[in-house]
Amino acid sequence: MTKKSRLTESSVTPEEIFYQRRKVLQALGLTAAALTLPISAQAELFSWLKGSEKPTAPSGKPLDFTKPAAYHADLPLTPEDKVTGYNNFYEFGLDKADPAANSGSLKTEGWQIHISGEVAKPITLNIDDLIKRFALEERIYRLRCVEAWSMVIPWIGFELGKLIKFAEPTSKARYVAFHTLYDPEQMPGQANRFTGGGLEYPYVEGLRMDEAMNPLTLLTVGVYGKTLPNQNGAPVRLITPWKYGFKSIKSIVEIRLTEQQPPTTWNLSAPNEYGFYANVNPQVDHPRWSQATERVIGSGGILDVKRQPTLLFNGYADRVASMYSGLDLRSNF
Ligand SMILES: Nc1nc2c(c(=O)[nH]1)N[C@H]1C(S)=C(S)[C@@H](COP(=O)(O)O)O[C@H]1N2
Ligand SMILES: [Mo]
Repeated sequence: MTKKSRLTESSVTPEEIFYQRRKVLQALGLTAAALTLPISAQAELFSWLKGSEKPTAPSGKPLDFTKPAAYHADLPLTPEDKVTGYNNFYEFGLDKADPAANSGSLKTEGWQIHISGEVAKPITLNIDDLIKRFALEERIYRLRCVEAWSMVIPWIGFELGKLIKFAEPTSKARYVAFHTLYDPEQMPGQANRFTGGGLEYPYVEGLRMDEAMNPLTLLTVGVYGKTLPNQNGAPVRLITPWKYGFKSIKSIVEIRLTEQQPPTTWNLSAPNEYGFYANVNPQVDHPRWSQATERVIGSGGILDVKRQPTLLFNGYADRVASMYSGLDLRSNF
């Protein structure tokens, strides 16, 4: 999902191929071939091969939460090692394995999140206060990446709307803007335009106020029963399950209520390809690939990854479609 050069539909790699291609390189004896390479290239190759084992699921801190039946649809969960090992988090590299391999440099202790802008009560909360103040729920949601793959993930968090109400929005608040941490020392992808996929940092996202207040919108602090691993956006990230995954911004430090529609990272990068709304829609194709179907991550081996039809609003039409009545979903993609 980078700019023109890197991504075409064919470069959207099925996860099994992604794990296998490293094994294949090892089987081909690339470790021996590597010895003929210049030292700098050897180092690069070795650090790349080091990621050849499947990342093990990191052990987060167990969380207390309820499991409301309304959000426990009977969907087959994506295995935990895929959820925590096949990620998009460009601040830590462009390969799906990079975030798990490289995000150990992110320091989340003492993390603070600010709620500011068009609110009567701007607040700064540290992550422990946030977890104590808002009762946590586990919610099983589909995740649909714009790259046409999908997962089903048991997130833990609370409704963003509860935090927004707590800050008392003014009558001018029409949008909510989000920022990821900006710190190139902790996030190497921010340090240069090549490793960071050519994106502008910090990563920014935004929602309309009604979208932010929708009960589905989850401010998320955990997954699979524990605090978020860094690669999944520790310590706090957004989940908007009816929108393409890039809206679900990770490692948030700032939530700002605004009068004007805020800029969003992928829209700035390629406005003809990634819109502000980014609602999942099987009938509105990406300019470079179809969105009619999706690959189900973790559903099979290298040759039989299941493809299934994409659902309008990712299957959440009953809870979100009314927000878009009268809006042309094709021009407002
Ligand atoms: N800050 C930041 N947030 C981000 C991204 C990113 O690169 N940087 N990638 C997005 C994309 S494209 C997707 S599909 C989801 C992936 O979330 P996951 O790795 O937890 O499955 O995170 C989103 N949030
Ligand atoms: Mo994505």
